[in-house]
Amino acid sequence: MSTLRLVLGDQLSPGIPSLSDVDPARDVVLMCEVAEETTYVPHHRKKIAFVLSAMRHFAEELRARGLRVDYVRLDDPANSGSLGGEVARAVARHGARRVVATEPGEWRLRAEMDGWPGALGIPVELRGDTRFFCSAERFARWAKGRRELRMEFFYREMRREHGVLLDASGAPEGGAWNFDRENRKPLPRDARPPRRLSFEPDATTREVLDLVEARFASNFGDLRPFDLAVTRTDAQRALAAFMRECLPLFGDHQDAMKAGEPFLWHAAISPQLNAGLLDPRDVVRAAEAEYVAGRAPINAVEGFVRQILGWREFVRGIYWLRMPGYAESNALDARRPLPGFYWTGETDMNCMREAIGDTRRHAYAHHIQRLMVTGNFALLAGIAPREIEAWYLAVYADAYEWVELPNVHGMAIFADGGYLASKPYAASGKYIDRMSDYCDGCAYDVSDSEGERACPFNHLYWSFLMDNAERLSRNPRMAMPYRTLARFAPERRARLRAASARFLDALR
Ligand code: FAD
Ligand code: DLZ
Ligand code: SF4
Repeated sequence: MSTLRLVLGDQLSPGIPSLSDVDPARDVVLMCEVAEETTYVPHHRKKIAFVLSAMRHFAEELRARGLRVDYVRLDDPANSGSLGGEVARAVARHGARRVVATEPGEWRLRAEMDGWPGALGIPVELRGDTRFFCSAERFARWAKGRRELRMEFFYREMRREHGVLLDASGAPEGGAWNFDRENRKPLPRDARPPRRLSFEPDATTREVLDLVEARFASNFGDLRPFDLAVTRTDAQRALAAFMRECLPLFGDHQDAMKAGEPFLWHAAISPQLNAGLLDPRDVVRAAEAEYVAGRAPINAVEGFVRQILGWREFVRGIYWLRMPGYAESNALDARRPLPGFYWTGETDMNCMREAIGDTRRHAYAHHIQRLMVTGNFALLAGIAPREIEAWYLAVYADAYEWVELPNVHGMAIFADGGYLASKPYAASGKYIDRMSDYCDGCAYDVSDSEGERACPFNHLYWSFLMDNAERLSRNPRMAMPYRTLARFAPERRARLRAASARFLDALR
């Protein structure tokens, strides 16, 4: 009896559960490029090229292992355009009596797959995705009965459970669980970030680039130059270079931003991690080994490990715990349409232009750009959750809903009312000025809040606090800004509101 084993574009891991018991003599592995997945949001062209090229390389890897791979290309005239359609065609083609798949990373697809057994008339086995430290069931057990879900406590439990960065007595290495306070340093003016490894497109990637160029001509983002790692081997080389050249200073420069330097000391491995080319457990162990060998300090290694063992697992846990309802909330009643400059980058706000420009060129921006520049603006300007979420899901090469949605809906725009984060990450231009050199080249004046050239982040920030006072002023973590606001004279409040209204009106 032949079994059809489906592997999706972000399941490119040799140990993916759908292949764990594959029979090379009788089973067929199905991989398919389909219109539905390439268009459900208008993905960045680099993201599409990355996924399709990585899929094609993975198919070759499986063939080299002796597996039979049925690979359907996007330009195959018989391609039905949907995963369900392709599975149905492959079942008929191979006379399969059973389908085995690994749970997908997005709710919409999970819900669709529930209908497959009925549609196909054969059993469809959906296996849990084991490529994470924490399963959805484990997270639900942790969350049960807790009044508040806070990443820090979840992270400590994961450290203990997986024995990460603990000393012989089980206490945290370095004497603390968290070194965040040491990790918020602005960048010295003369700081020189390390050069990145660049991976020359091979014949497979070049073919994909031509396909994407022809089919997705009007999509957002620069397709070329394309130098992302699309194989496991290259992803591991990129990871090794990060460990060697960036990790020691990762902590110090984690929150800094610099014009023309998108990557700084960050790893830039999220596309490869999320597609399955890298395993988070290997990445965490590799970072820990750098600490043990004395090549990287604890504030850097702990800070990096927290991103992967903490945040990445935490947001995934929240996604599966709360979907599908999670996406529905709009706690701050944000309704403004997404301004066009999120797609064009054409704005006088230099910080936004830089962050969107990096995004357009690389399908990448680092965490603080996403959170404190484009995310902060969306929060302060009250951009409708669905509009800003669709943007984030489209423009980053690492974006899948399980990770994008909690980060945007919960962390950046507070649309979940504080389920994920204890307070909104709202900040004025002062924060951006402290953590970057963006304000130096800006048409606006970061020290002005009300005048003609006032930095929009300033008046928007104060107006945001005024507009949401009923909901936010009782939050103890917001006490300080509300105390400052309380000292503003009514005339000053009125001028700030007027400056915001003028700016937001002009956005229309
Ligand atoms: P580094 O700073 O080097 O961190 C190392 C790794 O930690 C990352 O590769 C990533 O796997 C993990 N990580 C760090 N922070 C987070 C986080 N908050 N959530 C989950 N994983 C994290 N990450 C995505 O992978 N996909 C997304 O679609 C995505 N959307 C985001 C949207 C917003 C508004 C925000 C604020 C953050 C988002 N993130 C997303 C998290 C984070 O910004 C990226 O993971 C990170 O920028 C990737 O770059 P890096 O590999 O250089 O990360
Ligand atoms: C992101 C993406 C794209 C652009 N194209 C495909 C595709 O053609 N075939 C495929 O199997 N997967 C693709 N993916 C990844 C899927 O969107 C991803 O598997 C689901 O969103 C679940 O996380
Ligand atoms: Fe951004 Fe304001 Fe600084 Fe300009 S002045 S770069 S808008 S924070």
